[in-house]
Amino acid sequence: MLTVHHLNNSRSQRIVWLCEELGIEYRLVKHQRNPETQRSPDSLGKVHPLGKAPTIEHKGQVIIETDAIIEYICNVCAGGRLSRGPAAPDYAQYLEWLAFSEGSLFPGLGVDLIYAWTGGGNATLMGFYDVEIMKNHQYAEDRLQSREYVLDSGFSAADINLGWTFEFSECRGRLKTFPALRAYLARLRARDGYKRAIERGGPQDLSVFSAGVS
Ligand SMILES: N[C@@H](CCC(=O)N[C@@H](CS)C(=O)NCC(=O)O)C(=O)O
Repeated sequence: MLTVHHLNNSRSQRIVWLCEELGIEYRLVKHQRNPETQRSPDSLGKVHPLGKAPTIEHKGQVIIETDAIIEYICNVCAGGRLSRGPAAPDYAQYLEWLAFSEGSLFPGLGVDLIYAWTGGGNATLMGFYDVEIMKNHQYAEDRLQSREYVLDSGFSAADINLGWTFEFSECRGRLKTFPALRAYLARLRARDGYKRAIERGGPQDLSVFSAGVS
């Protein structure tokens, strides 16, 4: 049986969502952030030394890293559904968009949050990341201007990865100038799988990450 370790208000929401979209059986173990530091509790550190969410356990293995977990679950637990394999015409696009969330979009947003949490202080640093954040969001905005989902072949796990990142962007006030991304997020939230994930994983409140946003 697949075990999904889920931390409240975190990117492990994606894995709950993925499992719900796939309709696979899984055991859900919930962990709570320290409300002051937002760090994960010892219970997660006992599963993996990094104590990060998401973490999964399957057939005696403990696996971390969202992108790796997504590919593992789709291919090992669901016969490749919601992924795209090497034979698919949009395999390359799938891999790119799957990796884009954690590889390109999130790093700038993370710096943006830490900058706000620590009271700023280095305009050069934030100036650099502001450009990155805007450029990356514009790139996704252009892609989604004329598409329902990021791939022409339809909904995929890449949309799940992007969806949570754009929820984070939204709470950082970064979607205001991107109407196609706001409409995309609304489409994702309207999916039954997304709704079931909120029911099972618990409500998500990312407002704790909106420091410094007016
Ligand atoms: N690159 C990792 C990042 C994992 C990560 O930073 N997870 C956050 C939750 S959004 C976490 O566990 N934070 C709690 C902590 O670091 O103590 C991934 O994509 O899974």
